[in-house]
Amino acid sequence: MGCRQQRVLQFLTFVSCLLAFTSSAAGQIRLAGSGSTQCSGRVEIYHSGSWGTVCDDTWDLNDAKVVCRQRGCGIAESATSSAQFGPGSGQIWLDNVACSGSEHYLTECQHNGFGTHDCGHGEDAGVVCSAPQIRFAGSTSCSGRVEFYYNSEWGTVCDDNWNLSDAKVVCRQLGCGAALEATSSARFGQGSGKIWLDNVACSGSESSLTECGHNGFGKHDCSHGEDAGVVCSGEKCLLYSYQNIDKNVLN
Ligand SMILES: *[C@@H]1O[C@H](CO)[C@@H](O)[C@H](O)[C@H]1NC(C)=O
Ligand SMILES: [Ca+2]
Repeated sequence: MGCRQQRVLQFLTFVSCLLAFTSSAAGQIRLAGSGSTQCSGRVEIYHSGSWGTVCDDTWDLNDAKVVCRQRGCGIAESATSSAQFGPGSGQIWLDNVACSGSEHYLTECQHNGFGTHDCGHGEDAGVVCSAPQIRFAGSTSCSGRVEFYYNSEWGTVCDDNWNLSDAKVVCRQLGCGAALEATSSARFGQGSGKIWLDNVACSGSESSLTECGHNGFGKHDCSHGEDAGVVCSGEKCLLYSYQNIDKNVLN
């Protein structure tokens, strides 16, 4: 690919990253900090145009449960305190978070009100969740056959009713930017084992695939010839932030 084409592609990727980011960010959470992984880290929540942290006052396993669920990261193993993943910066958005553990979003839990706190970043809260619940197989890190982890087993997703709204959720959950395509008929090869999800019906605003409607785990009328896949704009989206936008567009 020529240099010029590459730049155009980079720019388009950037624009779709930005769109994915701004159209869906409110109330979104991410896991950040030193030693963080896709499913563990300092909890950061997006509110009023910026990412901020959560204070560890009253932070416990019920709160971590909700974060792990919202991120599609399985079971909460621990709720960390005292900036275990390093201190964040900027706003401390939430304090005295009190989830019952059954909420789907952290914003549904009780708290002091956004920005009302008596904390410092040395008290930043974090989570350790068991594992990511989805992955791409059969291709690159930001496209491929969608595989879903349930009941200690990786399985596939059927392409019945699979569309761009579902793909959007997958790309978001894996930090892969915008959804470019929802693929069907095992485009990325056939998986094996369980077919966990069928008739997935996301609206597109969910933060993880488990929040979307479906037949029920393992209930389907499909074969692996119908395995669903996704093409996302790219893994680089994870690295984009307001701070390095200029650098990335201009060079
Ligand atoms: C995908 O299908 C769902 C219903 O399962 C529908 O609500 C949604 O609008 C569809 N999205 C697109 C992009 O066609
Ligand atoms: Ca407090």
